[in-house]
Amino acid sequence: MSNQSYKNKFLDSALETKALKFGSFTLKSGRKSPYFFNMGQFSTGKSLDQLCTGYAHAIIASGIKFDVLFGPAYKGIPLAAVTVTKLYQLGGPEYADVGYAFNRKEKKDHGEGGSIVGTPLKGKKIFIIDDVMTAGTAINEAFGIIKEEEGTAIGCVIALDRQETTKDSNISATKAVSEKYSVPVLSIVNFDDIVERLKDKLTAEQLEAIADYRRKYFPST
Ligand code: OMP
Repeated sequence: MSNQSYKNKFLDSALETKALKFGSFTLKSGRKSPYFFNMGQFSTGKSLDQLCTGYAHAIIASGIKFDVLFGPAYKGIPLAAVTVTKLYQLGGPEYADVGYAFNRKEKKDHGEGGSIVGTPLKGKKIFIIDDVMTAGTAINEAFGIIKEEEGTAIGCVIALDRQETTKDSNISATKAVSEKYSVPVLSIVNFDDIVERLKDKLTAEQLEAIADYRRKYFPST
């Protein structure tokens, strides 16, 4: 499947499920955004399949090989489980043994114990799967867990790169994370892809709010 076709399929699904909404939203970073992407809306078999097909295509297109797909709790759990299945279905036998794992929010001291469920991370090449990157704060926790478990993070994939700057720099969060951990940060789509796909459907007022937001939070270079 071409890049454009998996991106467009994912965007159509984001609109159909109402995961992508325009309005006025306060983000985790405190920014007031004219749009919001809510991954929780991909909550049916069909939509989750479409979403994880997008992730799988982005990963396969990168050609990067790894041992374990790690989805940080809670939102990353179904993403890792379904995407690892999609990788096998779409990418073939070379993905057959890729594992998936997620962390427990609270450590268990009975039963099998530990804080990781799924394939152990120790000594493995780990790819992180998450939903959205805005200022790049949330993803740090996942890198921390992998380090603690003695795995090596070798990349990260998100559904949406909002293309915004970090809280304290003028470089994009995805670039900052990529430089900080020396790993590629892939995405199914970025904000430019959203605007390009929807430009005929957005009102003049929405486009103005988007332009305003861009001036405030996008890297200026
Ligand atoms: P940062 O930590 O600023 O990168 O924000 C990323 C997190 O914000 C995501 O993991 C989501 O929990 C949440 N978020 C969304 O889910 N969708 C958005 O469109 C924007 C955000 C956000 O709050 O920035």
